[in-house]
Amino acid sequence: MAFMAWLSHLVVLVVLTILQARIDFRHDSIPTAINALKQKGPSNSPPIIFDNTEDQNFFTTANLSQYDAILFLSTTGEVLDASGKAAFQTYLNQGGNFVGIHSASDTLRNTTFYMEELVVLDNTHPSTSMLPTRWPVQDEFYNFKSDPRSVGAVVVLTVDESTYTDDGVRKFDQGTPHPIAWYQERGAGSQETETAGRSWYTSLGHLNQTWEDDLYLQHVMGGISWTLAGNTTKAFSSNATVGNANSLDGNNPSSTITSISTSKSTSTSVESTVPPSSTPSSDTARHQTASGTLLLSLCVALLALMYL
Ligand SMILES: *[C@@H]1O[C@H](CO)[C@@H](O)[C@H](O)[C@H]1NC(C)=O
Ligand SMILES: *[C@@H]1O[C@H](CO)[C@@H](O)[C@H](O)[C@H]1NC(C)=O
Ligand SMILES: *[C@@H]1O[C@H](CO)[C@@H](O)[C@H](O)[C@H]1NC(C)=O
Ligand SMILES: *[C@@H]1O[C@H](CO)[C@@H](O)[C@H](O)[C@H]1NC(C)=O
Ligand SMILES: CC(=O)N[C@H]1CO[C@H](CO)[C@@H](O)[C@@H]1O
Repeated sequence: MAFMAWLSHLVVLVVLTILQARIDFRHDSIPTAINALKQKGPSNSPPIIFDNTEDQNFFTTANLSQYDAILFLSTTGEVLDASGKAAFQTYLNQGGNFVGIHSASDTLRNTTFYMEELVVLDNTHPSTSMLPTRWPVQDEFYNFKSDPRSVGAVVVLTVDESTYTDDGVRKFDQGTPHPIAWYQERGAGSQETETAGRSWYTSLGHLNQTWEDDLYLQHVMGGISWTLAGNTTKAFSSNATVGNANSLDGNNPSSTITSISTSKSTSTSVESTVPPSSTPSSDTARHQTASGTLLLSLCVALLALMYL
């Protein structure tokens, strides 16, 4: 890519579950995911530095503006307070880029772990170009409350529903074929009159084994790289107000925040790795409530959907 010659590195803030109340749970694949991203980052072109935080107080306009993109990695529940949300909205309005992975779109219901076959719709996108046309994957698959295409997202990966059984009741229309990953050139999370960065989302990433699969990592790094290459950050535009200034020169790629512990207290709700019938309905209901709040206040516009 053209910018490689002068772009030393980009910096992505990875946001994890910020535990606030008993309603949240934590994906146990998060440490695996963080390690995988931090290992892959330096060899990416251009290199990507991943900072990670679970501190919702970090969400200030000043702190966020240093990042080329913000990545919600398997976040669950109400991860930000009002001021954090405001800072995040400002970041998006200033052309900040966004990447969402797995439960960034929030909760799960009727957890299913079946072998499912994914179908590549668009193999020209950097997040799917390395995938076979049909890609057998074992992971958790979400149903969504709306069709991402309805807000202009371009779906690049879908799942062949004939390759698995979903006992859940579908109440919403997520469009056909069943969306799995998509991108927005103009991320819908920024307000209409503002500068919008790019956004990319994949619903895959539930299991440790997913994060240990190099093909999956290529999918993720391809999506992140594409997102970062939008022209709304300091790396690409002298007028930009967000983005890591170091990206512009050969400065030492120091993190703006030092590594933050990913250890958290245990949550009260346990993620089910067994067939859906054994997921307690009360947990499901609690998750449902939590995600509704999160998505309405934050992610609705961002991902433009919610899932069942
Ligand atoms: C996933 O990996 C983490 C460590 O990275 C480990 O604590 C956890 O038990 C693993 N989960 C499963 C289901 O093996
Ligand atoms: C950056 O985040 C920290 C919390 O991690 C906060 O204490 C600090 O005030 C923030 N800095 C700015 C300049 O907003
Ligand atoms: C940034 O990209 C958008 C979409 O490709 C384009 O319309 C716009 O002109 C570009 N802006 C600059 C400053 O290059
Ligand atoms: C920066 O802003 C100036 C003045 O608004 C404009 O003329 C110029 O095209 C902008 N440059 C970029 C790269 O967006
Ligand atoms: C198999 C199973 O547990 N299916 C459940 C999926 O979720 C819906 C809605 O909560 C239930 O009605 C199903 O029984």
